[in-house]
Amino acid sequence: MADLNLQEIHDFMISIAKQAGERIVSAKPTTEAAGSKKNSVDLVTETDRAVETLISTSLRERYPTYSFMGEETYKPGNRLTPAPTFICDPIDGTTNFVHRNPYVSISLGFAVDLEPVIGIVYNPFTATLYSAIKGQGAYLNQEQKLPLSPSAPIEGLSSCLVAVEWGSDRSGNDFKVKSETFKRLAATKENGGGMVHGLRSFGGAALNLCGVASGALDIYWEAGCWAWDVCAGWVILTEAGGKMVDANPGNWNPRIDERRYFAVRGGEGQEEVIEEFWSLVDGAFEVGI
Ligand code: LIP
Repeated sequence: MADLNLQEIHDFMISIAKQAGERIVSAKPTTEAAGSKKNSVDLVTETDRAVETLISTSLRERYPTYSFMGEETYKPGNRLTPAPTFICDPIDGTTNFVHRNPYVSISLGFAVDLEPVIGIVYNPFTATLYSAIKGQGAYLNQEQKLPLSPSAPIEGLSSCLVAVEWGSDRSGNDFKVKSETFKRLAATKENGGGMVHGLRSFGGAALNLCGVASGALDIYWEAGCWAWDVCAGWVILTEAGGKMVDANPGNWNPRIDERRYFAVRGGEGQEEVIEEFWSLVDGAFEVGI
């Protein structure tokens, strides 16, 4: 990795994300124009595909020897390798995009040796840019360091604002693990629950991770999403002092493509709150690499 100019790659990724953002903002999504993939809630639009083409074409022209993995061109069985790889979700929050809800971002990450090293998450509707290079800190709009204020100690799960996502799987074991765990997180301590301050489902993994990085959320927990949803936000999270572990209890070192993610903001009490949360997970997710 020593021979890679991460700063130059980061700057180029930002310029591409901003171009992609112009395309997204000028597009006119309609529910009629949307297609779906796995089921009727796994939406995709023509804009998702066009923006991925724009991003991958630019990256391949500039960095022909690096690999590219994107949501819209992924084929089952494509494995992430240790080679330098751009990992891209052209529109993270497609359902929001279709419904004209502005919680939408371009999630553009770069991984080397299976480790996320550059993260760019750009919301073109609010012109909000989160970015990070491994070892160099995380920033909002390239000027404010994350987290936005010093991280207060985490005083247990009952002090936390928690982001979760329903995702697009709506039946089976993993749907049950999610919905039962949501109930446990919300329930009172007397009933064996976590009594969290609140549960939020905003609809975009990348911005959720940036929310944890900036301190607006304490925790984000999800299974079923993909490497392109989390690679970019992962660097931003960890550079801001946050930690990423497995959504299933026990694994402190998940892979980027693990498909089960649990992010906790920086601050004293981080490991304790991870253990506390894991003790409330009702079952185990089957989804994985
Ligand atoms: C979305 C993720 C979200 C998940 C959704 C979907 P998309 O990505 O960001 O966390 O719950 O099911 O995978 O499809 O909008 O790029």
